[in-house]
Amino acid sequence: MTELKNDRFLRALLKQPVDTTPVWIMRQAGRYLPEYRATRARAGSFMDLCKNADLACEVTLQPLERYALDAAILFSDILTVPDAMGLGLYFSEGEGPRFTNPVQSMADIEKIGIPDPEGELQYVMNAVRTIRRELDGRVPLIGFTGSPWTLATYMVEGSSSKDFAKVKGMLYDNPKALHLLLDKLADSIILYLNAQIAAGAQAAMIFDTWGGSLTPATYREFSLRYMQKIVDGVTREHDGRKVPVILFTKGGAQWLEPMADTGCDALGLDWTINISEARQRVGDRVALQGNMDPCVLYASPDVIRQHVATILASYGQGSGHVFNLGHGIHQHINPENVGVLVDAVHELGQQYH
Ligand code: 1CP
Repeated sequence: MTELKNDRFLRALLKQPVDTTPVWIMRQAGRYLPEYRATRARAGSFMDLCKNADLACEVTLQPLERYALDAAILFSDILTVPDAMGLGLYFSEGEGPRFTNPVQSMADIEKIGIPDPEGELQYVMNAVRTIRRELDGRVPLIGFTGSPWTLATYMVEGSSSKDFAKVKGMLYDNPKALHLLLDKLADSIILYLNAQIAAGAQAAMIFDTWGGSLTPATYREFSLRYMQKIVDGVTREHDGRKVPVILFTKGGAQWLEPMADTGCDALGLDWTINISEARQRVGDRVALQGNMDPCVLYASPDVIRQHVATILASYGQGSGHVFNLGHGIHQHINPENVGVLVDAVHELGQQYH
């Protein structure tokens, strides 16, 4: 395999010394970039884009052509796994993701099988292989998955949701059914992530976007427990290098200690906590990724630089910080502001290493 020319991102996740703080942006390949919108139009639909390895590779690399980012992230979606389970994923314009066959009962859940990552999901592995070849060692490639709980919210609701009425109804009224679904998802995800790693993903991130909707007790029982199963089952070393695992629960700042106890390598932080406080609480156990409010990117370059400086200073001296937003970049951001952020992190980050 090709030597990595820039391994700052992997080194920071493992708390090894770096020359400056690495940075990437959640949803860095996306609708705020005109070149993304052009490729997506050529592909036809969002899923056609995900299923075409050459086009998925093209959009993965687009942000790297513009900005000095320290990592690439596979262009795909968390909902590929439920789609491969037979739920029939489609994206209706302006409405987000939808499933033709949502899961409503124990009988529905019993019928669900574990997808073969080199079968129904082979298009994802083909994208990983193509991207690794085209990256040619420039920066590492991040593979990812949704958390079992987050995937279950879409599978039971049938779409995005504001109050999670159906899935939480199942949680309280039929926990056995929900546990069976979460367990099948965890088993599927372990195979899926391990296949991504075998295909060339060099780090793995678990997006628990909706974990923050749970109570402290139900978070542990229905979200964290299944992320623990994944951390225990995922390949942690490949091709002579550690494969760091990042857990991100949006709205999960109150659970950083139990998240760190899973044995993952890093925690993603949203913007609702000071990164200095997060660092104090987790100590040396994990690295931290985050955590600028995505809305700062609506401000002027000077303000963006100030916020970058504040977050870098808040983390303080030493390795173990990967700069990122606290959640995905919005579609109406001016792309030039992303360049301001990335350059500010590299320039102002040096003094902390
Ligand atoms: O019209 C379009 O072009 C679709 C917009 C879009 C994009 C760019 C969707 C639909 N997915 C993606 C790509 C995507 N999704 C990536 C690509 C890599 C990158 O970061 O550059 C990743 C990592 C995801 C992960 C994802 N999909 C998450 C977890 C991360 C997060 O943002 O919280 C979630 C919740 C989804 C579901 C999903 N897919 C798409 C949309 C619009 C949504 C969110 C729907 C909702 O709010 O419920």
